[in-house]
Amino acid sequence: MAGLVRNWNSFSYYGKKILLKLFSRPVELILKAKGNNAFLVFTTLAVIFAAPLAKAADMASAEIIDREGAVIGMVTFEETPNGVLVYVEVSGIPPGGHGIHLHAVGSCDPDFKAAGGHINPDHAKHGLRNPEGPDNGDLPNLYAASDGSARAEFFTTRVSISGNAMPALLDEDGSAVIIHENPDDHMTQPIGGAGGRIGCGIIQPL
Ligand SMILES: [Cu+2]
Repeated sequence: MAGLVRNWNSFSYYGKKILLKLFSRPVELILKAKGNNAFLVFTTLAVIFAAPLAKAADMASAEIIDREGAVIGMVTFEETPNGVLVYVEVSGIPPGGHGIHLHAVGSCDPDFKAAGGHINPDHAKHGLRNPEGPDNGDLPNLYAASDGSARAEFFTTRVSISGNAMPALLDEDGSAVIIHENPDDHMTQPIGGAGGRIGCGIIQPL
């Protein structure tokens, strides 16, 4: 058990979920196990372990890589009572506006195409300005300064980190952040004329 405690943080999000499922039993089982102290200790520990898991589901992050695979920044996600706060910090991208979206698949292979299209389970039109939009994965533009660095904070009510009424970033096939080469006009299909994919990050639980 000591080893499990020590290695807890090395388990993946889904690994932790599976372990908790194994350790957490319905209340009837706990009652049945009266007198079996080892089982009760096990169950108590499972409850203690549930705390870090619940916390993990509230935060996520994505390390952003460029087309050469070099790390150029980080995006973090925080679930708040009414939506998700998104904090972006990147460098080494062309100055000016860049479309930045939440894409449907947590993969950056081979040239960021595997990230798929925007998170958009209801098949809405793309664009924050579009009366038939937006996609759940749409965000305002990111603006890089003349030195190629950009920092921004966004807020979206169209996704969730682990799932509530809104699509989860950490769903079965994950999600990715994509930074595009040009600004998003928030209207044109399918991606607001934002052009190629210059940055990608797989969203992972924190
Ligand atoms: Cu995009």
